[in-house]
Amino acid sequence: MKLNFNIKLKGLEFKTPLLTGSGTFGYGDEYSPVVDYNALGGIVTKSISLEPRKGNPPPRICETSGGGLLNSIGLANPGIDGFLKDKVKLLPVNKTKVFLSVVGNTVEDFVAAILRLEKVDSISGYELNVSCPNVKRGGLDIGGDEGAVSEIVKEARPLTKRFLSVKLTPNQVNIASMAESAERNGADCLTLTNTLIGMAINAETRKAGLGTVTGGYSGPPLKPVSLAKVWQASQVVDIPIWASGGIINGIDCIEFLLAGASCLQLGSVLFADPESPSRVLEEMSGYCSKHGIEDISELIGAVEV
Ligand code: RRO
Repeated sequence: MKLNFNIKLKGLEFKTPLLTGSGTFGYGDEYSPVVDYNALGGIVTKSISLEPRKGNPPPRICETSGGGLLNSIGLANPGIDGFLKDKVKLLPVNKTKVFLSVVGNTVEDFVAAILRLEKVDSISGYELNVSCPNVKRGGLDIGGDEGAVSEIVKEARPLTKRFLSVKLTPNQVNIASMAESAERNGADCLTLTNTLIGMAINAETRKAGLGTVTGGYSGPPLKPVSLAKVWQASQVVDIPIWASGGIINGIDCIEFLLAGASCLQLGSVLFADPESPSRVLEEMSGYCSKHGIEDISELIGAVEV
């Protein structure tokens, strides 16, 4: 029995439900020597802003005692000009679907960025990052404000016919109403979720683990939080959900599918195991053959509560 991994979302066909999480896979070429693109339905790039950004002061990455990873990269990226000049040609568009993560300080920034990126051929769509925890302006002040998120989606929607996902923050109580308003304003999909705000302190040095003191927490300990957000959002929206948050193996993927996700983003796990996509896919196959599942989409939203 051959398992069907194919997922169709709004006219796009993904050869597998596995995607890479923004910020963990560069622009794709960095991983080309090690990753098996047959295992990946798509990639999401590091977020691109209108202007280049140097990022935050070090340390930018810090492991924590309970597992998981804190980051404060601060949106380091070459800006649209740098992206168009140096990165576009490296995108693995012949190997998998490519989604550009777009970020901005204001609604106007998002609009200007999409208008310029529309010239890029062969990409499948965008992920609007309205949830970066590590910038002074345009991160969680937008991501925690339903009006601001609605406005960005509403203005972005008419600019492109391409697939548009909106990446929301887990740092909020009511994911359901944020999810509903993104859907109402034209999002094709939700990415749930970005990182949780966290902090580490070294008791010996009395210093914070990150240069910016607080940062974005990711990795396996985040899984119950993102699983809950996926399930809560799936109860109120009809658009598909891309899950992100602590996924490291095939069983994690199955759990997120059951909670209502259609695709699964591998994030922090790629740092420890850049070859994880093919392993994760094999683990999903193992589960499906054990449980007589022929088509992976049978599992979407099938949790019994
Ligand atoms: O660059 C970052 O520090 C960063 C971003 Br843009 C984001 O969306 N989420 C995150 O944890 N870090």
